[in-house]
Amino acid sequence: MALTIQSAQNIFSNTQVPSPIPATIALFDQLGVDDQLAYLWYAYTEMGKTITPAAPGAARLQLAESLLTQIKNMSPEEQTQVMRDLASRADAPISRSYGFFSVNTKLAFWYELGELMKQGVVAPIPSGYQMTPGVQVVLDATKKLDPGQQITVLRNTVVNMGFDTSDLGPSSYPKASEEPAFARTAPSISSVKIDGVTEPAVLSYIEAMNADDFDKAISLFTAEGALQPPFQKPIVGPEAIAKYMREEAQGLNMMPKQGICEDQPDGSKQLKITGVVQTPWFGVTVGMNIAWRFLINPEGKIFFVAIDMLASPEELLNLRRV
Ligand code: EQ3
Repeated sequence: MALTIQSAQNIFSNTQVPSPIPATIALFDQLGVDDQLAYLWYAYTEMGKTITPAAPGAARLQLAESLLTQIKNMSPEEQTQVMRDLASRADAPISRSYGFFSVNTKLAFWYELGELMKQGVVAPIPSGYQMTPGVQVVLDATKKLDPGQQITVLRNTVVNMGFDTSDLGPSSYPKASEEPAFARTAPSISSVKIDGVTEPAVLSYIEAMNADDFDKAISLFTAEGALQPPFQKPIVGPEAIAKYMREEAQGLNMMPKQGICEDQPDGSKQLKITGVVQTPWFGVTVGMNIAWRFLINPEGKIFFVAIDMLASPEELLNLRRV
């Protein structure tokens, strides 16, 4: 029977536990624009008591420089309007430019705005703002998440801001492949051992990803292979996967711990592996509990891999189908 992406998406589905992350983001999405901005400021400053992102290098900030300078030179009311435009994805000049930024440039842009807010150069919250009960509800939901889940909520809200430029064609902004690379945080992981797993394609995949060797990682996929990032649709075909990896997978430390491998009658294999991933934004201070669900074809190539954020650390051991 031919492998299909649709059936691959369902492998090990009965071992999956719904993540609290989409529910928290749904609560955030229901807030009004000023409440969203206030929530982000409170959540970020609260989180900052225990963990803070690494400062983006000057090279990465340079890509956001012109927007940041424009904002610095605005009146507080204009600054607030820019942030409202970003949060409501309005078609306004800065919101449009932001829409062309890569994920990491969007994060660097907000990191720097956050610094300017701490210095009092940019107003964090619209003047006269009164917090509504809805904000507290989302803050309470956020407090219940572990740090890896909290930074995922923040990242997703930042990624979704700005005018949707996907239908506007190519921009003059640098492609992710031309952006500065993330410095890898030590210790960099080179040789991979996963309890219960010896599948060469999987071990080589993790090794290649831990070295940012995306060409090597892509060569392990079939021509119609797919990668499904957390809470997203599958990205299909080597070219699209390579583009995605260059933009979003740089500098990640992947530490798979254990897994299971099930041989199928057609010669393919289904594997579920759990472990921890660190992002260069937070280095070793935040570990994200995740699962990889691989479908390997009879020729030993990756037909499909889904990356799932786990609901809780207990889920790291939740490998068997019942
Ligand atoms: C200034 C402030 C506070 C207030 C203002 O009103 C609004 C905003 C937005 C503000 C600023 C917020 C800031 C600065 C937020 C910063 C957040 C950051 C830096 C978050 C970073 C998160 C990174 C994450 C969650 C990375 C996760 C990566 C994963 C799970 C990767 C998985 C992958 C694996 C394992 C693979 O095998 C394949 C590739 C793939 C990438 C999917």
